[in-house]
Amino acid sequence: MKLNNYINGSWQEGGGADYTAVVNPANGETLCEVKLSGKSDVDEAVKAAKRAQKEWALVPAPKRADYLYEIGRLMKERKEHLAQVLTKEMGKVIEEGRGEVQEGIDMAFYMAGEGRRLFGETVPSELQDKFAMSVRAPIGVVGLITPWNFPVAIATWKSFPAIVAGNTFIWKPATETPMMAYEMAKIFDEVGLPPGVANVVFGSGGEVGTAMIEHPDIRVISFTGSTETGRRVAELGGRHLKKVSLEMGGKNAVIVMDDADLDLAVEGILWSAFGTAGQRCTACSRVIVHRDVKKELEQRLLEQMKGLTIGDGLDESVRVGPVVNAPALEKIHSYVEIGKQEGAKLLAGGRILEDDGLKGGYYYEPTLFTDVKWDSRIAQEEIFGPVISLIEVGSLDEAIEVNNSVTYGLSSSIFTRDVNQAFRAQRDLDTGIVYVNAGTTGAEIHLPFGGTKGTGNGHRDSGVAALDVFTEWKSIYVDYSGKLQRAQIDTE
Ligand code: UN1
Repeated sequence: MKLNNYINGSWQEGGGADYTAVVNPANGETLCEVKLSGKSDVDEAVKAAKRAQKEWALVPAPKRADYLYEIGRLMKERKEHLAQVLTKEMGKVIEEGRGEVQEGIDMAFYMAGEGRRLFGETVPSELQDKFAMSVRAPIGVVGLITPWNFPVAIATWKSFPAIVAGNTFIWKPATETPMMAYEMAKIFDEVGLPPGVANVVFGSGGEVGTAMIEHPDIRVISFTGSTETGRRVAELGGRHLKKVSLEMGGKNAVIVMDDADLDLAVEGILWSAFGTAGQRCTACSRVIVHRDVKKELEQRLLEQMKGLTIGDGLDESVRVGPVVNAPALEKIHSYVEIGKQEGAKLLAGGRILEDDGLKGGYYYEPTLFTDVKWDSRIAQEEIFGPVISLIEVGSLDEAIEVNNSVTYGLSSSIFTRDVNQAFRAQRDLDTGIVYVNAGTTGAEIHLPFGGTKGTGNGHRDSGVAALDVFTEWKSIYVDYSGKLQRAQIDTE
């Protein structure tokens, strides 16, 4: 099967295009082929999106929202099918695949609700007989570039606010995960979104992504992916004066204080470090542990890690699926080698797995390092795999300092029973998301998602905050005095 672009409400082959294989990371089997588009496909999609946007912006927002209710309903109806496709194309275990699809469903209904809100402000004017208000105005055609690790949820965080606010979009999904985008395009088609409102263009970042960023009619680029790529997106976008919203890497930590419920902390660490095989931007990759409970925590982690079954995510009993592809596997392994060279103590894991039943897939053994120095490379750089580094500290202040020492700032967590420590931590941890007595993953869609420092550039996905990316504020003054009143001048 060949996946083709969805442009202007129809499936388009384009002439003489190249295709690339989409591979199941659990066993190396080819699932389908996907088109590698070029600049002319982007141009065509933008033309359609620009044409459609004029009309779309005039559709009342509650009516635009009706399409989202329909999209949410279809996603709900197809939840199991979508989850299966998701697991096949990127490897996360089926339970998490279902969770991710649910995240998209929630986003559909939540953003549909925004169709009847999209709140602006009415404020008093300085002048008599004058009315002042602000409204959210659509921006135009927006470009969405999404990663393979959350192929549907992240796309919904961006596309749903974009369309409820009256924009039309061009979506470039990751080359590794076009099948979810194809499934979503089918849904957009079935609910009858007017042609040109939703457009999906498959292809590489270098070709399609660049053409999107450089296109004069795309006004916003919303990107989630690696920090290296994000920096290039911002540079190029800056040159073209684009509004660029970036969500990039993380180096998230769980802090375990000496008064923590250790069983709960272990559960939280395992779920957030080894769920999605560590391939979440929010994944726990450092554990900052109080020295008085370090030995005990190591022991309990080791014990529990033995129970992590590894394999094809479609098998319900599997807890850790494959990583996305061979380069990812090599990168993870090279960090483990770096960790050893840096003098960290490898307590468990550290191997590429090629046992029977795992052959052909890309599996990495859940890995635990201890005695890791806070400033070593494995404690500072994003690994994006199932590897945790334990760092010992002596106090809450030190734990916070170590947490904040990295260039990223997405998510952090603290396990403690002391309410004073919990509140100080939530104040001082320099991340966009903070958890108390839970791991670092599991953000809910109705809150802002994003991070400080090198994780982003000040914008947020999901929540009402996402609307700030996809709308312009328009301030409107209505003078009903019947005379020319001059602000700042006609004041008494
Ligand atoms: C990501 O890893 O890029 O908070 C997104 C979470 C999920 C989303 C993660 N709801 O872990």
